[in-house]
Amino acid sequence: MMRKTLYACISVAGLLFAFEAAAGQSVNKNYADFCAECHGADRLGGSGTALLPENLSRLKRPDAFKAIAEGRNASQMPGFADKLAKDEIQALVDFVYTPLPEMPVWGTKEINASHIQHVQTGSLPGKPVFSADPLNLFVVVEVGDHHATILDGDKFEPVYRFKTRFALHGGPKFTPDGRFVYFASRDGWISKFDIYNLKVVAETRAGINTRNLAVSGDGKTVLVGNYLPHSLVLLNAEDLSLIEVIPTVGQDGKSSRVSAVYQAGPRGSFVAALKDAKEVWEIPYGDKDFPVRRIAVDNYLDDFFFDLSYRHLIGAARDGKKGQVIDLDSGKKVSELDLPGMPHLGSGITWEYQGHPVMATPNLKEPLVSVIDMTTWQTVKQIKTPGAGFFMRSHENTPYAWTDSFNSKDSLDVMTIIDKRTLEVVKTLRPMPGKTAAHVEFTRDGKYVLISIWEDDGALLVYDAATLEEIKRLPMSKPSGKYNVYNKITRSAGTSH
Ligand code: DHE
Repeated sequence: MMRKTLYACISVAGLLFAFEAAAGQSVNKNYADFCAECHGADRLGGSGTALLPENLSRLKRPDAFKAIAEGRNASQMPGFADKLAKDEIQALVDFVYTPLPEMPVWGTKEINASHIQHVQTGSLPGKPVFSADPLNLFVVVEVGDHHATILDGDKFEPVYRFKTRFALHGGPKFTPDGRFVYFASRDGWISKFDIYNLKVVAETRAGINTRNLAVSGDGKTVLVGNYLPHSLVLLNAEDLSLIEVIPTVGQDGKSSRVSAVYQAGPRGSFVAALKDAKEVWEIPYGDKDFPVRRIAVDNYLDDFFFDLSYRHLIGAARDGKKGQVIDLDSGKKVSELDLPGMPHLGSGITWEYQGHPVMATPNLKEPLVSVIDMTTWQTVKQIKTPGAGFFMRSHENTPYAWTDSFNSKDSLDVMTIIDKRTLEVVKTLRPMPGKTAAHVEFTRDGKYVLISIWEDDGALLVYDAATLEEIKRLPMSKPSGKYNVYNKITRSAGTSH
C-alpha cells in the first residue's frame, strides 16, 4: 500500500515536472516564434526594445498582457491574440519579467574594446568629392535593408548609398559645419560618417539597447542615452573614443533608463530625461568634468522638446494626458499642457501665428495635431486629421505644415496639409493609395517636400511645396526618415533637431 502511494507520488511529481518542462518549452518556442525577431533571441532588444524586468519597471503585467494580445500602436507591434491562447500570453508575460541568469555587462572595458577606427582622423580631404551642394544634401535612412543614401537635394539623385548598422532609430545628428553625421542603432552602435568623403570613419558600441544620441553644439562631444545598461555615454566626436560612462541613477538611488538626449546649443549643454526617475539632467559640455545638474519633474518624461530660446523644456509622459513645461534656468515647472493623445514631441515644430510663437505636434493616439501658444502655454487649436500621426514638418519659406496618419489603421496612406496662417486643413493627399506614407522633410529653400513610402519596396516622393503636385519618385527600401543638412544645422523651426 505504502509502495503504491509512493509510486503515485512519484508519478504525479513526474507528471508535474513533465508538464512544467513542456510549458517551459512552449513559452520558449512562442518567444522564438513571435518575439525574438524584434526583441532579440536573448531578450536584449533588436528593432524592438529589450524585454527584461530591469527595463519593464513602468509597464504593469496586465498592460504587458494587453500589449502582447492587442499590439502597441506607437511601436508598430502587432497583436497576437489570434495566434496565442490566454495562458500562452500569460506565460510570455511571466517569462519576460523573469531576470536573466546573468545580466550582460557593457561598461568601459566593453565600449573601449568595441571601438573601430576605419580611417585615421584628419587624413581625409576637407572638400566634398562630389559636385552637389553639400548643404542641400539629404541623408535618407532606409531601414528596409539597413542602408543610408546621400541624396542630392537639387537634382533629387542619389550621390552614394552605403550599408549601415542594423535597425537605426532616431534622427542622425550632424556636426555644426554639416560635414559629419552620426547614426545610432537600436543595439547601441554609434557610427560616424564623413559626408565629404563618403566614408564611415569610426564606430563604437556605446550600449546594448540604445535610445538616441546628441552631438554638442561645438561639435566636440557625442552623448548617447541607453535603455540598457542604464547609462549615458560620452564619446569624443572626433574618433568616437570613450570619454566617460555616467550611470543613470535617480536621486532615490534607483537606476533608470534614459528616455532621450538632445543638445541645447544656446545653453551650451546636453539635456537628458530619465525614464524611470522623475528627473531631467542638464550636462554642460564646455566643462571637461561634465557635471550633472539634476532637475526634479512632476512625472516621468518619455520625450521632450525645446522652445526656440532653449530656455523651456516641453516634456510628456506616454501614460499622461498633460505635458509639462519646465524653465531650465530656475529648474521649476511653469505650466501644464493639454496633450490628449501622447505626442511624439521630438517631431514637434514651431512657427509664428498671429504674432505669437506656437508649437505643433501630432498625437500618437488621437487623430489630432495640438497647436500650443508658447507664451501662454494654452492650446490654440486641436486640428482634426484623418488618423493619428507620428511626424510633422514645415519650413520658414512655406505657409504649409505637413503631417502623416502613420499611427492609424485606415488612413496610413494619407498626408494632411495644414495652413499655418489659418490652422485649417487645406488638402489631404493619398500619394500611393494603400501604401504607408510618412515622415516629410523640406529642401534647404523650402520649395520641395520629400515624403517616405514606408514599404520594403518603398519610395521617396518629391512634391512641389507650392502646387502640392508630385514631381519625382525614387525607389527606396523603407525610407524611415530623411534629414536635410542645412535645415538641421541651422535648426530650422520646421524640423527636428
Ligand atoms: Fe521613434 C525619433 C521615441 C517608435 C521612427 N523616436 C524618435 C525620438 C524619440 C523616439 C525619443 C527622437 C530621437 C532623436 O531623433 O534623436 N520612437 C520612440 C518611442 O518611444 C517609440 C514610440 C517606441 C520605441 O520603439 O522606442 C518609437 N520610432 C518608432 C517606430 O516604431 C518608428 C516609426 C520606426 C523605427 O525606426 O523604429 C520610429 N523615431 C523614428 C524616426 C525618428 C524617431 C524616423 C527620427 C525623426 C526625425 O525626423 O527626427
